[in-house]
Amino acid sequence: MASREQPDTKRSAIKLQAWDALDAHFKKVSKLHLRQLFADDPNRGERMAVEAAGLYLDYSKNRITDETLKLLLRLAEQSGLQARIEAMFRGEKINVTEKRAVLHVALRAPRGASIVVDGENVVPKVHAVLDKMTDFSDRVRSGVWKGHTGKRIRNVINIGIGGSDLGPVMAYEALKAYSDHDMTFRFVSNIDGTDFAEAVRDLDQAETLFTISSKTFTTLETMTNAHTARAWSLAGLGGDEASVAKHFVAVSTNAAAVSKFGIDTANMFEFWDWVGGRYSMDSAIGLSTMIAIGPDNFRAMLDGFHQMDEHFRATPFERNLPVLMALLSVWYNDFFGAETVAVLPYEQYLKRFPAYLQQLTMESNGKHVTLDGTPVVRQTGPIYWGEPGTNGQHSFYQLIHQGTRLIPCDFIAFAKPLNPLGRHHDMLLANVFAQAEALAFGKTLDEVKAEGTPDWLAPHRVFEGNRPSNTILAERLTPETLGKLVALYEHCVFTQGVIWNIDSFDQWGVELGKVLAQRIIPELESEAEPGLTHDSSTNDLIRRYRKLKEFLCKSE
Ligand code: G6Q
Repeated sequence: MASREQPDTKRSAIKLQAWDALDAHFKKVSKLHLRQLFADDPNRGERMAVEAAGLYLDYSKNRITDETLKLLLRLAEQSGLQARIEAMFRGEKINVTEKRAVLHVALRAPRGASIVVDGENVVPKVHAVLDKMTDFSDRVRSGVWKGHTGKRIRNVINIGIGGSDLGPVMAYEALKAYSDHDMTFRFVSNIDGTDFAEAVRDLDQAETLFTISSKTFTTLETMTNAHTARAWSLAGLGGDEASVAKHFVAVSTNAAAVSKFGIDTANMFEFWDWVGGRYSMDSAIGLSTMIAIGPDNFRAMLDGFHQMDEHFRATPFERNLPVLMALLSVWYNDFFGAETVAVLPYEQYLKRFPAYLQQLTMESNGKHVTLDGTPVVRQTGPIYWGEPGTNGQHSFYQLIHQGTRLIPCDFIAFAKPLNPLGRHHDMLLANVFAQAEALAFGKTLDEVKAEGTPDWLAPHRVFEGNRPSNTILAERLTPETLGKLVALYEHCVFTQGVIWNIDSFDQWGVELGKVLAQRIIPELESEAEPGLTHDSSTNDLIRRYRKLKEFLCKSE
């Protein structure tokens, strides 16, 4: 019997019949070629596509048959996906290891909606913070909010790391076209001093505002950078402590720590423990985004998120974009043994989107035990990676086309460019369509020979094809579209996690990283030679660093 402390995770014990059916099915279809599948069904391209909330997903270039889809959908049903979706939206504590609700969907719920956590409707709180952010952003953007010396704020630097950095950076880059170009936005995350030094090199303290973003307000990197920022700011403002109130605001769940740092809690923007770091770009963590693009655009982004939430919650699985994408990734991950997924946006503004997705996907689903703590029997989260097109075509695409590994790709493209320049956009789109086509259909030996290629060279020029991809096509990259795209992947990750029966919302590996270095810091900084009790490799590296540091210090 489970102890009182233990969450109810019954399903993990049940072996789902759909897995067996898929194993058997895989043996039958794994060798089928996309050339054949398309030849057999001339309408496949139109049939295997879904449009929802303004996003068009063409999944026809996947190595699936109708039967595959049927079985994958059965897997979703047997996994209890619908009930788990409802549990998330109802605010149940589905993050079982941290006993927390998982309610990023509440961050974009419309005013007037009700989502109850521990007996309290959280939606009014969400909107109160949004209103406070709106007021503050308006004041900074209009110049009403002035720095300590009376100058207006021209530079905003967000200090945060992980979930308190990657979302804001990605969103700023993605929505740069909508941002106030008279202002400078920078993001400092790394504890490597270079990150801070380069970010402020050309800035005037009197015009610079720091948003210190940290859910816990205890993270080593962020606190170290925040203290350095405070010292830098004070140095340029005559050392007057009163200036901190004009140049520092905080985004956190920890009011006590914010106050201890010296930031007036009146200048703190709150969020809650039911918002996971990697799911927080649409919370107050998005303050820098709101200052950059303005409150109306920020709210349009939230609306995009919400539209995808509604789609995910209410649409039958066979037409449900996040569910379909998740099932396809499970198909490659657990049956074909594919280890990675490439995300390839053909939109320069989405250059940080793959990096953002790396955290969202890999921190969420990089898990080795199921909800009840027993080892998983299938591979879990694949490695997500990518670069914007067309750059990748001139580097790593070679391996996708002709290497020995199977790498499913997500292509993302938009019909309308944000910077129309001559024929650029048609060429960009021609490339994305051509790549997906070439990956799927390849080039046979006969075709290569028919081009007059000599026999010895022909094998090198053969493209096997049968490389699967999704293509996501939308009208234009807008704040609303970005919201939809991010929510699409959030719910895709959720669905994968339900299928693998893992906790997608904890991150014990990250927590470990937060404590590991603490033990070594004093060993690097102590005057006296420390007694080292690590392994011989770590001990030696520490000794060597100390010696080098001393030597370099003396020789300066
Ligand atoms: C995200 C993770 C992690 C976290 C950072 C920063 O889901 O928990 O990336 O966001 O470690 O944490 P703080 O916001 O508490 O500084």
